[in-house]
Amino acid sequence: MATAGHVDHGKSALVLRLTGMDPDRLAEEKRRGLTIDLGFAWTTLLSGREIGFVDVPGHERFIRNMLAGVGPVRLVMFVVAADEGWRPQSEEHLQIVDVLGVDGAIVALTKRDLVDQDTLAQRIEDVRRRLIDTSLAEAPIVPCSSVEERGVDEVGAALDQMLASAPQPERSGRPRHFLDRAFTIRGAGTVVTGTLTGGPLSVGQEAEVLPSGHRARIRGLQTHKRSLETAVPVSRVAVNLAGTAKTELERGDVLALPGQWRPTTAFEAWVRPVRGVELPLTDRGAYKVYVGSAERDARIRLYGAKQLDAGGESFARIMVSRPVVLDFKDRFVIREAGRQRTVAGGMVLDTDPPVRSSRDAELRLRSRMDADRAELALRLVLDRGAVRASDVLLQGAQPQDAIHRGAVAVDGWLVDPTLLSQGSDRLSARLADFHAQHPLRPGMEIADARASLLDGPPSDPSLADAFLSHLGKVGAIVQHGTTVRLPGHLPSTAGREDAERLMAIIEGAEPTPPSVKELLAKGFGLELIRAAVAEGRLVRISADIVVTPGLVGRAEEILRARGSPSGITVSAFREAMGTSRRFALPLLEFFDAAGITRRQGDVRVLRER
Ligand SMILES: Nc1nc2c(ncn2[C@@H]2O[C@H](COP(=O)(O)OP(=O)(O)O)[C@@H](O)[C@H]2O)c(=O)[nH]1
Ligand SMILES: [Mg+2]
Repeated sequence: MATAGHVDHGKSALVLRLTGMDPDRLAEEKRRGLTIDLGFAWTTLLSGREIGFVDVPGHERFIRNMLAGVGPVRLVMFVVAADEGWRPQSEEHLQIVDVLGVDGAIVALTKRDLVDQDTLAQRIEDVRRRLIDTSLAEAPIVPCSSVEERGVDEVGAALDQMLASAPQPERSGRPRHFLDRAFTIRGAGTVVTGTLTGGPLSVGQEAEVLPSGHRARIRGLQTHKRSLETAVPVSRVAVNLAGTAKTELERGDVLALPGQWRPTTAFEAWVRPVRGVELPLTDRGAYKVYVGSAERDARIRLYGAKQLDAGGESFARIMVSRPVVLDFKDRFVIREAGRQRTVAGGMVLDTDPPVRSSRDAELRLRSRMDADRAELALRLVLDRGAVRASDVLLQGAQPQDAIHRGAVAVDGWLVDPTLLSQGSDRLSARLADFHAQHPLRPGMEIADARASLLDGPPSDPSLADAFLSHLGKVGAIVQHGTTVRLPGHLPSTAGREDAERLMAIIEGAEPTPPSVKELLAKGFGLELIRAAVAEGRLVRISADIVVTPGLVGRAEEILRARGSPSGITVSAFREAMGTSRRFALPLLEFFDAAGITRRQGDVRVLRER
C-alpha cells in the first residue's frame, strides 16, 4: 500500500512504527528530515497478512516521485497531522488518490499527542468533511501517535480489516512490473525494483523492457528481501536481470513478458477535472500524464466540449511524448506542465484508438465505460467490424470471450456476424449477376470477389481472404484456382447453337481435328471451348488440341490391346488410329500423364494395374 499526505505530517514515522523499518533510506533524507524519493518497508500484521509500504514524499517539490509511487498501487494509508490539520498537499494527494481510485484506504490522524480531545474531535470532523464524495469517503479515521506509540496497534488493526474486505486484485494474466528504481549490485548485476500487477513473474523467464523493447532474462526475484521462484501480484518485487544494463532502464519503464503488450503514444479515455480546479482543461494546454510509474508530456483533445471545468467530465484523446504501456481501465493523473498543478484524472478506454476519431467516438467510449473486461472483447470486434485475435489479446481481452458473445472466428480474425452475413449476401448477389452475364466462365476472379465482400476497400487484404475461406467452409461459395463461384454454378454449353457447331466440326474432322488456334480463327470463343472441356464434351489433349471423348476411347482400346507385352511404337499407334504424328504424339503423352502407359525406349507399354 502507498502512503499519502502533507509533508511532515508523520507518514514515514508511522511506517517506521508499524514495520520497524525506516523508509527514509537516503543520506540526504536523514539530514533534512524529509522524504525525497520513494521509501519501502514491510511487516506482518497480527492476522498474519504481509503488507508492503511504498512511502511517498509529501513535499510538493517531489510530487513526481509521489505519483510514481502511488501510480500502480490501489491501497492507501492517508495521513493527516492532528496539530496542523488539512494542508495544501493533503488536498492535492487526496485528489490524486481519488482520481487513481482505491480498492481500500484508511486515514491515520497522526500526532494526537500534540492536541487535546476537543481539537482531535474537530480534526476528525474536518477530515471527514473533506473526504465527502471522494473514494476515501468511507475510510476509517484512526487517531495515533508515533512518538507515544498510542493508536499504532489500532492503525495495524484497521489495515488488517481493510485488507480483509478489499477486492482481490485483478489478474489478467499479463504481468506488468512498473519500474521505480534501477541499480547495479556487485556480483548480481542489474536489479530493478517496482510494483508487480496483472500476473506472476518467474525466475528463468525471458522478459521485455517497454517501451524500449530490450530483452532480458529474469535471473532472480525478491519480495521484501526474500528470494522467490515466482513473484505474485500485487507486490513489491526486485528483479535481477541478465542481459540488460542499468543505463537501458529507467523509472516509468515496464517489465513484461515478450509480446504481451503494445506500447502506445495515443489513447482514448474518460477524463474528469479534480475538484476546485482553477483553470479549465483545454485542447491548447501543455500537460503531463502520470500512469503506473511513468511520466509523459501530453496533449489532450476533448471530444464534445471545448473546455472542461470543475464538475464536468468528457471523453478525450490523449497524445503522449513517448510510448506508454496501458491497459483497459488504467487510471491516470493529469498535471499542468507549466504551473505544476494536478488538474484532472481519468480512465483509459481505448489503448489502440482509430487513427481518426469518428463522429461515433463518444458512443463507442461510453459503451466501453460500461463494459467489463469480458465484454471488452466483443466491443473490440463490434467497433471495428473485424479484429485480429492477436490484437484482442494485446488490448487485454480474450478472443474466447468475444466468441461466447457472438463474434465469429475466421482464420485468426474475429468478425462481427452482421458484417459477415452482409458481406456474404453482397458477394452472393454479385456472383449470381456474374454467372448470368458469363454463363461459360467458371467464376469470378478472386480479386473481384474480394472487392465485392465489403462496402469499402478491405482494411487488410488478409481479412478479405479470411472472409472468402470462411464462406468456402460454410458452403456459400466455391473457390477453385483463381476463381470463385456459387456452388450451383457450372459453365454450361447445353442448348447453345455455337457449341453444337463446334462439336460437329471436331467430330467431322477426327482423327485429324483442327487445332484450338484454328478453331479460334473460325470464330469460336475460348470460353466456349473451355466450358465444353469443363463439362466433359471435349477432352484437352495438349495446349492446342481438343478432341472428343470418343477419340480418346478409341485410342485407349488400341493401347490396351497392343500395349503389352512388348509395347507399341509411335508409328504403329499412328497407323492404327489413322491419324498423323501431330496427333499421335500428344495423345500418347496424354495417356502417359494419365498413368495408363509408360514410355520405354521406342515403345509405349501398358502400366500394370
Ligand atoms: N509529536 C509527534 N511528532 C511526530 C509524530 N509523527 C511524526 N512526528 C514528527 O514529525 C516530523 C515529520 O515526520 P515524518 O514522519 O518525517 O513526516 P512525513 O514527511 O509525513 O514523512 C518528524 O520530526 C517526526 O519525528 C507524532 O505522532 N507525534
Ligand atoms: Mg516522509
